[in-house]
Amino acid sequence: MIRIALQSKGRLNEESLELLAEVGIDIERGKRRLLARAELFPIEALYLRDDDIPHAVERGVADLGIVGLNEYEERRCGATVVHKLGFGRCRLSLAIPKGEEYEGIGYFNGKRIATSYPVILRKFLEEKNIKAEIEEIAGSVEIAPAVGMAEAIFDIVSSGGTLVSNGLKEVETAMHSEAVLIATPRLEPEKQALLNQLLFRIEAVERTRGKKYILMNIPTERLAEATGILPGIKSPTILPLAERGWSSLHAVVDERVLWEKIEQLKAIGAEDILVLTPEKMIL
Ligand code: PRT
Ligand code: ZN
Repeated sequence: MIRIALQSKGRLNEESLELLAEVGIDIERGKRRLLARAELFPIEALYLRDDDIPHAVERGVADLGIVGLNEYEERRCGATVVHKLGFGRCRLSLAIPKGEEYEGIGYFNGKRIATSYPVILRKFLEEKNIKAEIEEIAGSVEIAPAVGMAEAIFDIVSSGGTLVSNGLKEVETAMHSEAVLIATPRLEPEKQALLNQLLFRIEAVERTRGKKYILMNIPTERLAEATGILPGIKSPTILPLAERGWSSLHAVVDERVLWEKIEQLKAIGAEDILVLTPEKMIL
């Protein structure tokens, strides 16, 4: 049995549970329980505030955890990042009132900066050789300049909408963040095996992101051209059709070039083209 710490509510909760569901791990949702067992996989979820997840994993209260990289970096804990998960993307940036003139990082010398991420901010300022005062506040950082608590803020930005609606502009980005899977430093062999199984499944799901599975009928004499258009994971799958002179061709295609490929394939005689979304891809 392995235990994973998940955010009990908030931005990462839903997508963490979705990712687990995609890898065949359904954990009871909704019910506000601290601990919940999964079906069909020896894992249990421990629901915590995201602030508490890094230390819970460091101390082995949970073996694994899903948390924002920003939270992990801020807590400077001994847990290790084992995998980046690609959701919960955001950045940690410095922002100032929009009317202020900004000519470079030197602007922050002697300024007061409000943030909930003092550790990351301090490191960033030291690297840039800036001497500023850090005002640590737990929340509502974006209102600090308006109420005279600070001249600037250092906070999470995603769309940038919150900054705009508070009359602020983003001027420097210190780090990019996304949800990460973290693990306790010394996992017992039995738990390490479960983690490996979990990673194997996560990678199978990730491989399909941005990919489409395409099937079509094509005159056999045009197959060589078609396979040139569709370089698959290995080579495309080709099956003979009952109708003579025709074949069925299957391949995995990057979604970004899907329409372009379809047009090229139609031009060489492909018919009955079917596009599907793959769910898992195991190599
Ligand atoms: O209750 P608990 O302590 O568990 O949750 P929390 O309130 O501390 O965190 P939560 O749920 O808000 O965020 C969890 C994690 O999601 C963060 O640590 C980030 O890793 C990630 N994340 C991704 C974000 C955002 N995007 C985000 N936009 N976290 C916060 N925001 C906030 C930001 O603070 C700002 O107020 O959204 C606002 C900015 O959004 P835009 O789109 O207007 O720029
Ligand atoms: Zn939090």
